Amino acid sequence: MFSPDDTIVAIATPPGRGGLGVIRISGPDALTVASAVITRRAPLVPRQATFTRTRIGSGGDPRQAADTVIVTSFPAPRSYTGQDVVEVSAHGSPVILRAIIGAAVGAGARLARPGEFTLRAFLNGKLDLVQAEAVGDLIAAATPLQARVAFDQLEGTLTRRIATLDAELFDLIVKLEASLDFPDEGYHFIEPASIATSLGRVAKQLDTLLGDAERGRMIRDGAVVVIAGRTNVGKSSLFNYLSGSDRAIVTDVPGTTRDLITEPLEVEGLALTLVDTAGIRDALDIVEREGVARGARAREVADLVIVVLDGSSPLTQDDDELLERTSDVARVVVLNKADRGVTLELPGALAVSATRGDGVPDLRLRIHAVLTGDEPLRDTAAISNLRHISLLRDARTLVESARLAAIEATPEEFLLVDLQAARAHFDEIVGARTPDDVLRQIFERFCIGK
Ligand SMILES: Nc1nc2c(ncn2[C@@H]2O[C@H](COP(=O)(O)OP(=O)(O)OP(=O)(O)O)[C@@H](O)[C@H]2O)c(=O)[nH]1
Ligand SMILES: [Mg+2]
Repeated sequence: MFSPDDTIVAIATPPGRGGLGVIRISGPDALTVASAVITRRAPLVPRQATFTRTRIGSGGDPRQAADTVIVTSFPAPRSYTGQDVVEVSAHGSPVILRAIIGAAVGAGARLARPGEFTLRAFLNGKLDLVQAEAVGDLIAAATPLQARVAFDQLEGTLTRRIATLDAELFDLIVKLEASLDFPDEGYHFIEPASIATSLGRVAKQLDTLLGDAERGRMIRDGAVVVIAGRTNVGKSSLFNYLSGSDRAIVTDVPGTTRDLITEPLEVEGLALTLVDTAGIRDALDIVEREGVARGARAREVADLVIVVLDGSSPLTQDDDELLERTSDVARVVVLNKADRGVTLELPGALAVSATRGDGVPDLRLRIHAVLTGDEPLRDTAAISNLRHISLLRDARTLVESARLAAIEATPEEFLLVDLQAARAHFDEIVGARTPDDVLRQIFERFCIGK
């Protein structure tokens, strides 16, 4: 699947109509393929936009998909993929774009698979794996903060931090291996104590990186926030108010909501998925029972539960049970219908009115605070991707094990095994030694044309 030897073509702009539509061609025959779809005969000047026309036709009609286009060539290796690349900007008409693609395929190009341009950039050393993943994240970003974190990774922030740690391990490995060349006992080129100090430093830096990871993951992937409560307390009203929509049906009939309803939401730069659930009670019928069960499952996967109570009436048994069941998860308790006067007393609970919006700004701040641990969101979480997080955790364990071995002056061979394994984890993050199936998974998540 990773053969980079043929020439690929795809539409690089989103599907649908637009002012412009860009087609990207990459591979050894990119220039030949491009010249088959345009009227210009003279060679393209590298990196210079050239105005020309399409030359596409079938059945002897050369004007079948006529358009004026701007063509730019990027000869290897100074291109996105590192291969010869030609970009054709046409008007953003699906008919024209499809015709150009068809003509390019007729001239020998193959349709690109998802992420294949970025994959080629990676295989040609234009980007490391962290940066290739960052391209995907940047394109997918839904909030400015997500875009910022992705761009930092594209610029190489994480790569550089890993390279520093890797260099430190490499240095130790060289000294340990040199010691091994001496048959008699003892460390010859470096004292066990200074190895332990060195490794302690590496472990501490890994801790700092990993300390940011949960926050980074939340920024990248968003958090799931589930609204729960008994029937008729105003969950759907709150859902609609927070999401600025009227997605959820609101009535005074208890048991109105019977399924999960989700809306994307942004709170202080944090991307959330807000979930409304069916009200908790002894369900009247099979549909409602299923709705309540789905609500319970949603609570289990939530990063945060908003427990909604009716602040204008006494707690019921359903309220008590829900408070009990959510006592050990991240939650915010809300006393709704505050416009009717709050009679409930519950320490730490926030009074709001879902119909009038009173207290909702405070609720948003509280949601943010609980999710991010009250820490202000600095915009430089170096690490945000689960794949990176789990590899770094494993590397941290290996470094620690080598550090303990050094303290006990264990023979060099044992330390070497751990340190080499730790470096292999670093390599896998940046893609120097990443199994093909992992690469496949990463690039398949991209859209076609990227
Ligand atoms: N006065 C007042 N009424 C509210 C408030 N929030 C919701 N209500 C009313 O309470 C009733 C129930 O609201 P919903 O949002 O449908 O309640 P729910 O918790 O989603 O109910 P189910 O889906 O049946 O579980 C509706 O008549 C709302 O207009 C509020 O803040 N103040
Ligand atoms: Mg509802």
